[in-house]
Amino acid sequence: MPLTIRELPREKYVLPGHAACPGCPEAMGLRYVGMALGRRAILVIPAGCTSIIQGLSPGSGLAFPIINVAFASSDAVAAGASAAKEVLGEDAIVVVWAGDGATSDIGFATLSGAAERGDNIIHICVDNEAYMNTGIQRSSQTPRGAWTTTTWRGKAEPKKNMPLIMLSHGVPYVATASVAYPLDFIEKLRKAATIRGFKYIHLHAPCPVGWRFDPSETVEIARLAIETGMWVLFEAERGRVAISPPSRPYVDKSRRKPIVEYLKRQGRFRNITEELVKELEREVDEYWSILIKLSSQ
Ligand SMILES: Cc1ncc(C[n+]2csc(CCOP(=O)(O)OP(=O)(O)O)c2C)c(N)n1
Ligand code: SF4
Repeated sequence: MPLTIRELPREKYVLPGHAACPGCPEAMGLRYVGMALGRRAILVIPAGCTSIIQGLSPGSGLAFPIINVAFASSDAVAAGASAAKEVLGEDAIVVVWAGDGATSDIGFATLSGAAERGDNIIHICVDNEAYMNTGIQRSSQTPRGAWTTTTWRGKAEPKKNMPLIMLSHGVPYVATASVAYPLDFIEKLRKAATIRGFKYIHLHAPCPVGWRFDPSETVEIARLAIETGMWVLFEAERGRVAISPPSRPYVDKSRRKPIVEYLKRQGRFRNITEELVKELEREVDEYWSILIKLSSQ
C-alpha cells in the first residue's frame, strides 16, 4: 500500500527559527528525513548550507543528533558511528546528509570507499547543483548551460551522473528523489533503512537563491524537472532498476513537457542558446534510454 500524508508522524525535526532562506529545499528535505526515520536517525553533516540551517548553538535549528565533519571524512565518520552503535547494541540509522559539492567533488573518494566496503550507512546527496553556501560556485553536478559565479557564460560541461556512478559500485540500494515528491522520498528512505550495507539516495533540490527563481516556486520547479524528464525518479534494489511512479508517465517521451518550460523559469539559464537547449534535450533522451534499458533487464 502506498504511504499517505495522514500516516506521517507530526514530530518536527526542523525547528521554527532555523536559518534557511525562504523556500529552501534543504530544509524541506530534512523535514522529510525526520518524518521517515524519526528518532533513529543520526546525521553526519559536512560543511554546506545545512550547517548554517542547523544554527550556531546546538539544537537551535535541527532536532537530530548531528556530527559535523570535514568534507573528506563524512562517510568514514558515518561508518565508524554505525559500527559503534552496533557494538553497543543500540538501534540507529546513520545518515550522511551532504550537498552535491560534498558528495561528488570534495568527499567523493571517501564516499566511493564506503560504498565499496559496504559500510552500513545511508548517504543522501542533497543536490542544489552548485556550492551554494560559499556563494554559488559551480560543482560537477551543475548542469550544462547554467550560470554560477564561476561559470559566467554558462557551464560548458555536463552534469556528473552520480546515481549511475553509485549504481556501478554494486551497492544494494540506489535511488533518486525530489523535494516535490515527499512521499516517494520518505518511502525510499524507509526502505533504505531496512537494507543492510551501503545505500545511496540522490535528492533533487532546486535552490531559489542560486537558480534565480521566486522562493514560493521551489516545489513547482522541482515538479517541472520531473515533468520535462530532466530529473528521473527511480530506485535500484540489488542493481534492479525500476522507474518510480511519479516518473513513470514520462517513459513515454511524447508525454514529457519541452525542457524549455523548466529552463525558462530559472534566471541561471537566461543566456542559454537554442543550440544548447537541443544538446540538453539529446542528453535527456539518452539518459532515459539508458534507464529504460536497465529497468527492462
Ligand atoms: C576542504 C574544504 N574545502 C572548502 C571548504 C569551503 N566550503 C564550505 S561549504 C562549501 C560549499 C559546499 O557545497 P555543497 O556541498 O554543494 O553544499 P551546499 O552549500 O550547496 O548545501 C565549501 C566549498 C571547506 N569547508 N572545506
Ligand atoms: S542558498 Fe539555497 S540551499 Fe542554501 S539555504 Fe538558501 S535556499 Fe537553502
